[in-house]
Amino acid sequence: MLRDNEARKAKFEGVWNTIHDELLDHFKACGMPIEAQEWYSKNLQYNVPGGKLNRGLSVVDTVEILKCRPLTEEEYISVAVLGWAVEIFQAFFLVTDDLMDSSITRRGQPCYYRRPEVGLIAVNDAFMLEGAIFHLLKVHFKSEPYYVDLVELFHETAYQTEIGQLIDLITAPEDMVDLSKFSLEKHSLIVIYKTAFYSFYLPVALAMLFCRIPTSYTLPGSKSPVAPYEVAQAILIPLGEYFQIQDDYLDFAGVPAQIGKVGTDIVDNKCSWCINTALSLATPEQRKILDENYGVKPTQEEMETAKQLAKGKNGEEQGYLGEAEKRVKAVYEEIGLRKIYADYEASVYKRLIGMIDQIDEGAPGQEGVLKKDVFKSFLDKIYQRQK
Ligand code: DMA
Ligand code: MG
Ligand code: MG
Ligand code: MG
Repeated sequence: MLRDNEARKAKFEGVWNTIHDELLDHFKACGMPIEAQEWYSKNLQYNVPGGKLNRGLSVVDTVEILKCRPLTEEEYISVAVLGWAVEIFQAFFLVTDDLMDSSITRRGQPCYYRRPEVGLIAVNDAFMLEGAIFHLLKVHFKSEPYYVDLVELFHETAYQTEIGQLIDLITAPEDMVDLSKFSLEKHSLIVIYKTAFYSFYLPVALAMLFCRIPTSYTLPGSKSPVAPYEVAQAILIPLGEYFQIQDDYLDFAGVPAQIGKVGTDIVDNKCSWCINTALSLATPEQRKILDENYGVKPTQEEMETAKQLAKGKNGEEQGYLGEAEKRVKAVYEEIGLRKIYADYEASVYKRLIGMIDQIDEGAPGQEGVLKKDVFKSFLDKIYQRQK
């Protein structure tokens, strides 16, 4: 299974070079000087390919499930272009997100804007990544009947993601801790808009368009018409919310060696599921501790200790906690966050399975209709994940 996944990823990665070269060739054809060509190439290579590629790969996976057969080489390339367009979309948002969040590292390297030669040019480079999506769509899909739907879907999803970024940025500003702005309802809204639409609905909806799934169909033997894009969204949005709640929970309870990073949400004043759940249940005494310690950076002395510890292990991150962060985590434990999370996970899983099981798949092997496996495979991949 692992081998299989690695092979799938390697095949998808193999298409990136073609896409990169295609974008560069067009750029050269516009008469751009060599230093601009090198700049654009670096923008693409630094920001697009280095992630987990889950979103891009899920376009390919979904098309294979919907078509009920392996893809031809030609189909594979087209679908991979859509998958890479999702990855470019994500890169466009991450470049600006890191600037606005004053982040330091991304995917194990310095954030793009922090490269000395880049700085605020990152803003224009992010716009160019966005432009690359629509250029690719035009080159590869202009003559398809669903071309406008693809373009609209990317525009709409970008707008949703921007709305999500706005409410995220004004709810949890880096330098101003005000827990009264937080709530579980706002958390849900932020997560749905800034993550779920682009990470979960976008890849599946692209795959559905590619497979010519119509906006409405009625299966033989059934009286009621199905609106498949609405059905997909009704499942994928709560699925995306669940995914982000897992991410928030692992930031608190995950094992650094397993999740590959040290949680920073408490220190960074993030509007995370953990703090919102704790706030909703805290006694006045616990609330006071949260107000006084959430979003509080470690002291100079604590930073020195962390640095000393890190030296011992090749500078690897140690997960050293400052006192303020320890106090917040102690309140999370008192409140029983681990149990609350386990209960939430069990109930959301049940609810999603229930929705998925209601999908009418038509006859076995029937093309052009929704399949349960599209959603089951997503759910199986994330259920009870530890990293
Ligand atoms: C990133 O959100 C958001 C988008 C739309 C890419 P974030 O700042 O909460 O996440 P990260 O911790 O990855 O910067
Ligand atoms: Mg960020
Ligand atoms: Mg952000
Ligand atoms: Mg996180």
